[in-house]
Amino acid sequence: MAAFEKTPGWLDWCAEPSRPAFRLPEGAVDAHCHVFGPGARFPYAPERKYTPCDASKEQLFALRDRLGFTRSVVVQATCHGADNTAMVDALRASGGRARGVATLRPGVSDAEVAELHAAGVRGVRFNFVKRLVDAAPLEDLRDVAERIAPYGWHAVVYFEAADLPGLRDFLLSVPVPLVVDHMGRPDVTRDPEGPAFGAFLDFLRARPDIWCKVTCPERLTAAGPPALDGERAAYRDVVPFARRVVEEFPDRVLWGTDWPHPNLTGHMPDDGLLVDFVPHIAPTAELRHRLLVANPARLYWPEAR
Ligand code: 0GY
Repeated sequence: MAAFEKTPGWLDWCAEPSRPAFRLPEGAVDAHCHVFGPGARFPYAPERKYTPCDASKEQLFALRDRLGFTRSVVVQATCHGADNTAMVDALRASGGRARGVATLRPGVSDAEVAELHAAGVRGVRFNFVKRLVDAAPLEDLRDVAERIAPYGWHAVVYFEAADLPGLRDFLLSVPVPLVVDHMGRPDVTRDPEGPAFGAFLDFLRARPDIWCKVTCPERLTAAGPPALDGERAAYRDVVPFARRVVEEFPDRVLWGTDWPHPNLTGHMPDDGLLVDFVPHIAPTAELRHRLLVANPARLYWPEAR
């Protein structure tokens, strides 16, 4: 019997993704992915809002190689709470090919931050998505930001579009660079040139050190999964939003798979098709190089440049 029963309705990740038609450039980084457990070795957090299926570091590294990525950024998922051991175990096993983003509680000691830094952590995650976490007091997040600032880390922030107006002032006051997950979760049935997405673009313009992950078409699409219609069609309804961000902020965008795709109940993406989304949102080789290679290298492997 499994140590943990996954949440009913949860879809398993795609075990045999197709080979992408788009060939990733040399040095491409999957800048948003996770490891889950395995729960028998790295138990899920008691306060979690969902129980995932296991997704080990070996499986993550196998996907990386199959898709053609060189390196990965492993982001702490809420199902592991602030216990970063599974993520850190993946970083340590990666031979320098993975960096991490941790969850930290206020009052974290300098020694803990230093140890995480030595393991390859370069950021902390502030999650504001209500279905995933209980709200943390903003003072707690500020405390964490102040503790990581001396290490040159950034804060990865995950919020829903509707919550940006209420969070904007706080986020702009955070004393470290910000990286927004999944374009702030726009409603892609609306106009990418309209006021709702305009407010998000304005937020990105407000500081030169706010980055954006143009990720998760599979999560944001309202039209559903792409059909294999001869041109391996991308998630077309998400393309104008992501492309808009890439074209205005080419030096501050990142891309990743979000494997193993937590909390998807509609469809589970074929990760090969997800990679084929990239040329639709970054139409030139120069933009793709920045998105997949140069930008993540600058943020996560600056010493290698
Ligand atoms: C993502 C998205 C989700 C989950 C988490 O940490 C998490 O549990 O981030 C989601 O459910 O939208 O980026 O993995």
